[in-house]
Amino acid sequence: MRITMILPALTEATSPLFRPIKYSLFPPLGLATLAGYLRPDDDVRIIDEHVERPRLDDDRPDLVVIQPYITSARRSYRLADAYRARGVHVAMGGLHVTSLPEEAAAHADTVFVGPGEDTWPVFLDDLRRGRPGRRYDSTNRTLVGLPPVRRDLIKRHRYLVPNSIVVSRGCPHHCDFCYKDAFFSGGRSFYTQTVDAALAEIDRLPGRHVYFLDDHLFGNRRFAEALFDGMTGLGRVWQAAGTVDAVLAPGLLERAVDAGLRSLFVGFETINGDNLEQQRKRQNIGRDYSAVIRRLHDLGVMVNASFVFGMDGDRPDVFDRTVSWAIDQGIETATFHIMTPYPGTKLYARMEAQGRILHHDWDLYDTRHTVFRPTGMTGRQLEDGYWRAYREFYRWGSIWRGASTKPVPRDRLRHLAYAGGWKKFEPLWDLLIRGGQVLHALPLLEAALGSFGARRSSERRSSEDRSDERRSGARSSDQRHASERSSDQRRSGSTGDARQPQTGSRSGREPVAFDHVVSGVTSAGRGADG
Ligand code: B12
Ligand code: SF4
Repeated sequence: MRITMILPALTEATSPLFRPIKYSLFPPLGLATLAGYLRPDDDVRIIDEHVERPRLDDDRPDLVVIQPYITSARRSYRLADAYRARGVHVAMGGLHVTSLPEEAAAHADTVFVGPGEDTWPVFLDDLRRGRPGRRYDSTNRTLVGLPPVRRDLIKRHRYLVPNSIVVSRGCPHHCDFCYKDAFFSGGRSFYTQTVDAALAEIDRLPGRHVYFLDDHLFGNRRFAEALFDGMTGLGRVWQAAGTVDAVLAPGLLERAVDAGLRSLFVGFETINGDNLEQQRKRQNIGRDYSAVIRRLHDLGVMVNASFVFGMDGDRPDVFDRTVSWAIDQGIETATFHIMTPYPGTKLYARMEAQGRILHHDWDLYDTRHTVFRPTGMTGRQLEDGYWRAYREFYRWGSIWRGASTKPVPRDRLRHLAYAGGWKKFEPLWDLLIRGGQVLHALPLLEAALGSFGARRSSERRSSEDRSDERRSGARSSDQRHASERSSDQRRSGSTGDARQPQTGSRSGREPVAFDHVVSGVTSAGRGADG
């Protein structure tokens, strides 16, 4: 059978004028996963429109598979219509199709609701027998027996981070704005591979660098600990996403660092505690955000912090306060989002019931446009504030200010190089992307991540060894962090309101007089820079 699999791109990613690096970070892992279920004699290719735009007008495979995100839905439907007009069977699935299966079904012969691991092989059998169904709903959630991801179909040289990987699906939490509950409804919403299978998949990745795209790699502690233990000593350097409560959990982060964790995407989402309640981001409520960052930095882990603007508790001053706090904390990179109610989420249902959804132009549901009526400011203020936040956070002056919070010159330099590298050298990235040479920059990323944290990690180990040797009043690293946390709370003059995330000063300076924050679109645009 001849199969074409397509990840369509939103317009911005294909601009002839300028290509942001974030669209050339990760290969289409979902499609490569599905390709694993095909037979060795199937003739399959994967087209990722974010990095290539071959002519598809004459393409006539037996089956075309299209994976629309909300922002590429329009483009996906146009492609699907064109293939169907040529008599090609069109199969569509993934997040947006799961949110709105009827909308997608108008452009497809078969639609898939939910993850594809159970339904896709059934469909393939049906198709080969000449009896493909119209719709398949996933109910049986497991990653046991998952065939190897077809990484041979990925054009590695076109991506800065070809070694992206997911070893779990979903997340144990239930935030209102998140895609997760809608996508996984009808079955389990958080499950992992076996540790052995995950380690085997990691083993298949060449080079040193690995990027876990799991929503919450730390979500199952037993799994995470076994995974980190299995990775220790392999010489990998890796990045991932985790929640604030996982960072504060005693002992787990240390094991991750020993296994090579060097940068973590953390969904802080908001510095306003009321927002957290409203979005049911319970795992963030009352947490000491400053302690989270300090704990990561102390262990040599860079922070990619995610913030969402436009929640009901936000007022026009939220942008400056958030940015200024993030800089003072020495956060290396930040991604900002305008809150976006994705269809299928509880947030969307609430906004719709309140008559606050402005339109259904999915192209603009890209977390950069206001698509709902905010309560604490105008839509225009929200968009202006969002862009100002990016500008202010990534000004050289701000990067310098953030770097200068680091106690050691080497860490300051690394902060400058890493934060500046993402945002200040965009024209260079653009050149590399156009030349199809972006992979050449990977050694720089590996070097930054590799040396960062290595010293801290070994320093920590040798100081722990020394403490062990002294056997006198040694506190475990967990206790140390716990006591740092409480002394920090004292220093930051925390209000003691258990609902509020604490955002006190990191350096003993006056705490920023924040209202506190919620965390929203955690995984959206998980690029290094958003
Ligand atoms: C990596 C990533 C990116 C990367 C690259 C995407 C890529 N190359 O795949 C980059 C940085 C470019 C990116 C950009 C954006 N992203 Co993004 N991204 C992700 C992330 C973190 C992981 C995706 C992934 O690889 N998952 C792992 C694979 C295995 O799963 P999968 O792709 O979903 O595929 C499985 C199923 O969906 C299903 N399936 C998929 N297609 C099909 C088709 C068929 C026929 C079948 C049977 C099954 C099937 O089976 C697959 C195997 O299980 C997700 C979060 C998440 N957990 O999914 C957000 C996510 C997909 N992104 C999101 C958003 C909003 C964006 C941006 C708009 C952000 C922005 N402000 O710029 C842009 C726009 C992208 C676009 N083209 O339109 C949202 C999507 C919301 C929605 N309803 O569509 C998500 C869910 C984040 C979130 N929490 O809100 N993203
Ligand atoms: S926003 Fe993050 S923590 Fe919340 S449910 Fe989604 S993936 Fe989990």
